[in-house]
Amino acid sequence: MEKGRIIRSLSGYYDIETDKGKIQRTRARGEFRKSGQKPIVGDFVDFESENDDGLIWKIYPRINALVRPPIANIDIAVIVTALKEPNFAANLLDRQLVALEAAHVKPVIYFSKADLLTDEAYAAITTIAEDYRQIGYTVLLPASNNNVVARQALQSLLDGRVSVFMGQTGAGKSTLLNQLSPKLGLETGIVSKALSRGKHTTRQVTLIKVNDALIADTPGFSSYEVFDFPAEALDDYFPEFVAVRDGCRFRGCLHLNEPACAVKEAVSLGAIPESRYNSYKAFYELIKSQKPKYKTDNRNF
Ligand SMILES: Nc1nc2c(ncn2[C@@H]2O[C@H](COP(=O)(O)OP(=O)(O)OP(=O)(O)O)[C@@H](O)[C@H]2O)c(=O)[nH]1
Ligand SMILES: [Mg+2]
Ligand SMILES: [Zn+2]
Repeated sequence: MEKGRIIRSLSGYYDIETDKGKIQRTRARGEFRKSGQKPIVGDFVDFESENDDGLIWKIYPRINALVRPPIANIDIAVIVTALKEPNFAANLLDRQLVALEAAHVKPVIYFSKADLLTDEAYAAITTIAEDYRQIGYTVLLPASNNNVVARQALQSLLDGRVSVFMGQTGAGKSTLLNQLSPKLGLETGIVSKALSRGKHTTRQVTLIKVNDALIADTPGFSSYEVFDFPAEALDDYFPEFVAVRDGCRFRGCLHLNEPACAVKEAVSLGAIPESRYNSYKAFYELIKSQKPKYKTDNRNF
């Protein structure tokens, strides 16, 4: 039996890399399917190598895991967020932030395609970037003429760690990886086509060595997963709400229609951005209207 980490998964096969750098293609033991477990990229596993067709015997407990993109045991998730083509949508960024907060994964926001903005639009984004920094997030906004500085800052954040690039299809995840390490030569797409056809250029999650970092390129999403926590827990995943909510008059305040709500007060004072509060209300309604999802939990924590 050997131990390794799954670096790629493709239609029933898993590529596992060992400490020694050996890569072995395997299948998963049938038992996993019965018990509702599914190996995902990032998993540490015990496997048996039999020439071309090894077998995974054991999945080690995960430190954390994301459902979309499916990946386990990561230190940082970089939300690659296009400022244009596709246009910036705060709601979409907030959605990913909430998912990461809920999964206990540290987010980094990387704004892509700043070069496509007018000076006015760039100035407006600077303010938005500052809002997210105020909340406590690490935000990388490249200069409008090149992303060299932002890219270097990103590389040093990721060196020595395991991370994942997530974000909408066409946001520029693979392009950014190629810029970090030109020898990768990852396939990138033509954005107008990708968006109109809902087609992804990257089709599988793959962990890639990028200088001293291990980074997963992932297929962008074009639809959402449902939130898998109750609406009452939503404010836990807005750090700036958590920071003030002790000041709400009512315990269990939902920050909607209650009087003397410290969150609404902070919004009216401009201390919490209106767009974050709008995301909160929209997600709250969404969770309330969503059918309960009885899924088999395959995240063996
Ligand atoms: N102008 C400009 N174009 C960019 C930038 N980053 C990416 N693009 C373009 O955006 C398109 C999509 O980029 P990809 O890197 O394929 O996007 P992706 O996020 O990997 O997309 P999926 O693999 O489908 O999830 C390509 O045509 C890139 O050349 C950028 O910073 N500026
Ligand atoms: Mg890609
Ligand atoms: Zn409140």
